[in-house]
Amino acid sequence: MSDHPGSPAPDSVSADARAAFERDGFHFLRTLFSPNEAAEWRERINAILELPTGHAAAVAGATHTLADGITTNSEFWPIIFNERLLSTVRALIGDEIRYTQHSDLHINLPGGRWHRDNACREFGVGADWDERVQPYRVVRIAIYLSNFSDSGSSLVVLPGTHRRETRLGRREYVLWNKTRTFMRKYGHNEKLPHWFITNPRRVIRTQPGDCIIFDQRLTHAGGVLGGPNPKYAMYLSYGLDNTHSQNHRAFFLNRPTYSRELPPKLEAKLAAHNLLLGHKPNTE
Ligand SMILES: O=C(O)CCC(=O)C(=O)O
Repeated sequence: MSDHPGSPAPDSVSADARAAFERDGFHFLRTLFSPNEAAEWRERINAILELPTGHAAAVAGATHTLADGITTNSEFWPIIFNERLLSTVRALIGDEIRYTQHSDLHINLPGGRWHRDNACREFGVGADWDERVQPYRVVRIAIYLSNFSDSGSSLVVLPGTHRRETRLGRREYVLWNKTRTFMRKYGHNEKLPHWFITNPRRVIRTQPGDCIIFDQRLTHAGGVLGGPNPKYAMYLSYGLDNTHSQNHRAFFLNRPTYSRELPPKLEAKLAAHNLLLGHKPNTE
């Protein structure tokens, strides 16, 4: 695979798409990788997790995760430097983006609770919500490698919740999550769909190679699994070179599962591509 897989001419993001990202908090980038490339990424995930090869190597239903799997395994680094991904993220949040790590590899993560991925998860509370000095521009990249039709692969988002949340919306969020905890306890997690009454909801059904770019503050949940094949997904993050991005990276580095030190070769490559957070490029 080349250094920039799945990278034909960089996409331009229309003014309408940019406005929709500002308003809704997410952007759907179809086919970042071709179906063949998606199959290759699935194989790499199988290999790293020491699973047999083949699309359904991971039995549907069996969950495997590797926190920071993209950062710590060099065969996944081409994703970080993918030109089409970088140009789309730059078009959405600004030119001076940096790699904010927060990467994961997942197989069959079960349908999840509503949550945000940022450091200050309660709406309006904490530094992430204070944009008086610097704009919050940290995005999560979710790349799906499976088809909704045979695995249930999907992400459910509540558009606009990176900018607003009503009291009623908060109550509804808590109620659904309590219900999910209860259903999980009795082994019925996948029977509970992701409904939401007090905010519009969007179910993004994926095909292999699709990518969703979303504000880390957007309320979302992994869709319920379903079908004979497993759901494979890869995640990473970028942000503008500012304190919000630094806070975000620091928040995840405090978790024991994320690598505190970047692999030196990745650090050098990020610096060379002006993607290293907090690094001042040598302009002489
Ligand atoms: O399973 C998914 O697609 C979503 C996972 C997720 O919400 C997360 O990693 O924050």
